[in-house]
Order: sequence, then structure tokens, then C-alpha cells
Amino acid sequence: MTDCLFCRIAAGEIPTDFVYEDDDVVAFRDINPQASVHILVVPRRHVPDLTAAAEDSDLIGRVVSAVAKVAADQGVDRSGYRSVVNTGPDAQQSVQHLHVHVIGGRQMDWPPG
Ligand code: DGP
Repeated sequence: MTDCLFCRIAAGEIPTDFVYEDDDVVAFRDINPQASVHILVVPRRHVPDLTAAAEDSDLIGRVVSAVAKVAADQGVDRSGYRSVVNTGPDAQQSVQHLHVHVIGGRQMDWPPG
């Protein structure tokens, strides 16, 4: 059994409601939401971060496709949404498995903190 939290969620070992899933990607609500819509889009296959995923254009494409579907399903594709990939310590990546935050449902500020 892996000790990677998002591998375990994707494999169904930790009961989690998926708002979207396909053969390669799952999406579920962030446990600490920063807006009314805050979904994490996660590849099933373990990839530690965006840098590690950069050479797998198929995987990146499937994740981005899922982000767009989730945004539409959540009703924020027209109003807008922020997609965030934190990579490494300075960005405060806390789970070492690639994930895209899809955040929407409110006006946001820029630049981020
Ligand atoms: P990041 O800082 O970019 O690595 O974001 C990790 C996110 O994962 C953070 O916003 C909280 C979320 N998270 C951590 N543990 C769990 C969990 O067990 N379930 C869910 N749904 N989200 C989690």
C-alpha cells in the first residue's frame, strides 16, 4: 500500500466523493476550501509535481481537459476560475502528488500572496 494520500484517494482506499473521474484523472472537493468552488484535479498515476509531469504531454493534456470539464460542471467556466499548481516549498506544495486547484465562485485578487 502506498503512503501517498492522493494515490490512496484516487484508488478508493480513502472514501471520497468524486465530482469527476475517468480512467486517468479524479477530481474531488478540497478539504480546506478557499471559495465556494474549490476542486482538486488529480491524475490517478503518481506524479510528484508539475516538473516531473512536464515530459508527459498526454498526462498534462488529460489533466487540463478534466480541469475544463470540472469548471463547466461546477458552473464557473463563464464567470471564471483560477487554476493553481503549487510546486515545491516556496509555493507551499503540501501534498507531493500533482494536483490542480480549480477555484471559483467569487471575485479574486491578484497577485496571490
Ligand atoms: P497544496 O498546498 O497545493 O499541496 O494543496 C494541497 C491541498 O490538499 C490543500 O488545499 C488541502 C487538500 N487536502 C489535503 N488533505 C486532503 C484530504 O485528505 N482530502 C481532501 N479532499 N483534500 C485534502
